[in-house]
Amino acid sequence: MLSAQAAKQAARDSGFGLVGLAAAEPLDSHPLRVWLAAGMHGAMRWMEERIDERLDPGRLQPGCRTVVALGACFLTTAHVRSSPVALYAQGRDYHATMRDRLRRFRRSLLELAPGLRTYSAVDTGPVQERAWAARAGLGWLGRNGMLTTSEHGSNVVLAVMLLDREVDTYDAPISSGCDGCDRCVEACPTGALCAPGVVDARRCLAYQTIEQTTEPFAPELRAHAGRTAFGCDLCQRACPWNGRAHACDDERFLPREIASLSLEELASLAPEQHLLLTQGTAVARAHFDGLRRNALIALGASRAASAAAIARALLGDSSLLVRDAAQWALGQPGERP
Ligand code: B12
Ligand code: SF4
Ligand code: SF4
Repeated sequence: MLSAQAAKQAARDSGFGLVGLAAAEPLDSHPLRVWLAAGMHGAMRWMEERIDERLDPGRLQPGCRTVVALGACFLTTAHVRSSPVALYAQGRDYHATMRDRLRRFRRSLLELAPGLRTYSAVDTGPVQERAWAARAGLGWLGRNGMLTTSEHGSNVVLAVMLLDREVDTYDAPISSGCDGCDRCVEACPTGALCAPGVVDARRCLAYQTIEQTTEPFAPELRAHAGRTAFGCDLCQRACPWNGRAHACDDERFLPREIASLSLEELASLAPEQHLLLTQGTAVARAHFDGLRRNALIALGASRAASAAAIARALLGDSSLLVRDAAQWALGQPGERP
């Protein structure tokens, strides 16, 4: 049996400002199964794999007794709110930061409990991170699907660690802070929030700009792309809990130069600039052509006066994705010079 207090202190000392403990009982399978059956995962076929493990930590790590839900606030006062890059992606890639902290946390736990077996995951593992964070009382699941906290709003990234030991005290879920509000649903430009807490990824701009970057941008969503070139924060920006969120100024999340670029600059990047500006950040995931494609679509959607000249210059680009986006941007009505 581990001391909950000691385990939580070890998590905090390792850089996780948010930590909660839940007994490793299976999750309700209904939301995930319904979401998958409706095809809301789009082309993320990997979401169909390892479902039993996703829903039951005991299958993922035989002998698992406890799920430690971990969170870190990524918001700093230096974040660029007008950036075409979503807030969570403006600094160093959070996966790397969270993995470093998970390693440190594991080392501390092993000092407390020699022989302890653990399994860690951040984002890509077969674990429902938001469901565990909610179960362990880190926050509640907002109508926009986000794990939302009273202190930092939804400006937190998550990770989990499974342990093969019980702890002496578990945390309870907290009540929702969404009562009487649906500002996020109203703010979503594509109607992706199809039920409370449920995101149809196929209609989500985050999916289009992060996950679907080797395919043409979905034609029916292009006009709604707003000014986002990587990720989408619109349903979070509308949330009153984010309006009063406390920034942590954690230096590992400080925005990098990529966050200060305009859509025009992103669309016009040269390959070597792209590499320099995106390496070590989550934005690298969109690749060179995907990021330029996203920026062109956003320029067209926002009817920027500068769109025509930039789009014309890219009509002959070597990438089909970029050419297609440039053609589309040129065809949008707007304040053309
Ligand atoms: C696939 C994925 C996406 C997809 C699908 C998003 C989605 N909402 O499902 C896309 C590409 C669209 C996406 C977008 C984003 N993502 Co994402 N994504 C994931 C990933 C890898 C899996 C999520 C998943 O399993 N979805 C399937 C649905 C069914 O599961 P779920 O959302 O976790 O919901 C569970 C509970 O909420 C509950 N539930 C669901 N519906 C309902 C309804 C009711 C009524 C109740 C009671 C419960 C309930 O059951 C579900 C299953 O257990 C997780 C990492 C992980 N391994 O968990 C990151 C993760 C969810 N993403 C994250 C982030 C930061 C984002 C973006 C904000 C990035 C951005 N700025 O563009 C957007 C947000 C879009 C949004 N409004 O959700 C963070 C969220 C942090 C937080 N505070 O919540 C995570 C946890 C990554 C991380 N390690 O930090 N993402
Ligand atoms: S991230 Fe953007 S597109 Fe996706 S649900 Fe939120 S507002 Fe809608
Ligand atoms: S905008 Fe309102 S409904 Fe949506 S997550 Fe925030 S508090 Fe909840």
